[in-house]
Amino acid sequence: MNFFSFSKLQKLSWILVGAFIAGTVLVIAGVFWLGGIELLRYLQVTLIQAIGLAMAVTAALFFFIRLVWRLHAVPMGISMLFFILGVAMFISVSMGRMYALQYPVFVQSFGPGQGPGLPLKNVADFFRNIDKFQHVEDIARDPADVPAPITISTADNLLAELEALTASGTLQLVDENTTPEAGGTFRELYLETTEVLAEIAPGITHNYWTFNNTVPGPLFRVQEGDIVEVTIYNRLESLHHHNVDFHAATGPGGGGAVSMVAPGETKVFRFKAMNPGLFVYHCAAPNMAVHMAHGMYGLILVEPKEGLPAVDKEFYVMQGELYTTGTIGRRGLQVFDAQKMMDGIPEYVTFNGRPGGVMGKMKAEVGDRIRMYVGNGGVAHNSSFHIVGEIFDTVYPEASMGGALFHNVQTTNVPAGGASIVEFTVDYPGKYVLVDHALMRTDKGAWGVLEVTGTADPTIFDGDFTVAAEHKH
Ligand SMILES: [Cu+2]
Repeated sequence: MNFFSFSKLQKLSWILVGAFIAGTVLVIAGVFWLGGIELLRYLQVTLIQAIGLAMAVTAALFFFIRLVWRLHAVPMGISMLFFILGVAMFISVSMGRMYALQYPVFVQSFGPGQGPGLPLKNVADFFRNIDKFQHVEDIARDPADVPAPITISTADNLLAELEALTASGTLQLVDENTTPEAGGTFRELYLETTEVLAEIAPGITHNYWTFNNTVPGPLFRVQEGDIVEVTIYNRLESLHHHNVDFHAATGPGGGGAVSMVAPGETKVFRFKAMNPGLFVYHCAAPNMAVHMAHGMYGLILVEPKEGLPAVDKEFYVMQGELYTTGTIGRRGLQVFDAQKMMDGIPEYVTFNGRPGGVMGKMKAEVGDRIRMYVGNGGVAHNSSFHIVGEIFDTVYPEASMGGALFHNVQTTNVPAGGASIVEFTVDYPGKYVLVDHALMRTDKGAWGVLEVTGTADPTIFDGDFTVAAEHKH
């Protein structure tokens, strides 16, 4: 027993306490050195938990070491070593392959590109540069921010427009053979890829990646036959490469193959909008799903040449999923969780980027005809889009144009990476709730309200609203 001295154990127990104190100070100082007070604030919840766990482990080890010392019992010391070794073996083997330099450490994928794990270097860069990130006050795209129609397929309007043009002398007859596409216009779209900090909900901050600082990105409106020129600029403070894939484009990667931009870089490419419809655009930089799950998606409407029928109000709603390390509601900075994305279990499901993203921004009057451009950035789940208390009298199924329309639909499918267009007239005042009818997703944030004001018509709907209010619990 010369190699083992019980008196050393007492010393060891104090060294342990010292190590805990030094470790705590070092971690807090390290976080402060990396990102200052701001990062400390973001990581507050995690730090409190980590320090708590370290305290408990230190106290438990202190207790066991002291017990071994007091009782002079070597077998107890050995059993403690066994316990530590056993737990270490269990954790390291059961979690599969380990990647030392990525986050999360244990994630394996078999996709065509790189896996969804974030290289540790990027995570470190993120924390080191946290003070340089833009803060976006509200990440949610305004659902009422829809560009004006290019053409409206109402005979009266067209006639009035023609008369006005003739009267002003601007209407000129053009030989159709001299233009590449009759009525086609050259349209310039500008996309800026950004990596920003914004709140999912009060006190819950996320590192969103966006097009033009909102989720979804802007709704673009072009016309069948137009030449679309896309300029994409990746902001200098970005940590990742980005690009854009337009589902409305025909060509390699929908533009993805020619639009990859490093931080600070700009690229330009053109495509012809050959097919009418409502199309998703998204970042397709590897890992594609990771970029989309950070918020990099939006819609482009390619109006048919004859235009769409006139409506009174148009809205833009896009469903998405957020995969955060912290479970729903956990405060502080929430970083992306690749494993949850692989499993398809988002912590948040959103309409326009965050819970409440479209709230208070969709208003109409009784009698208004409404059209909604509904998209789905996914990445995992199709949306069963439904408006409580409304019936879509017209649906462009999967946003298809030129084919048969659906009529009198209750719930329409909006596939991940797809869209739908719904039309209806609001006949009765009240609050109409937009949902993904996989209803537990409303609890994860996927809902919004269309507020309709005007006169109530009892021949359409009648009842005693006060009874329902009293029975609320
Ligand atoms: Cu990207």
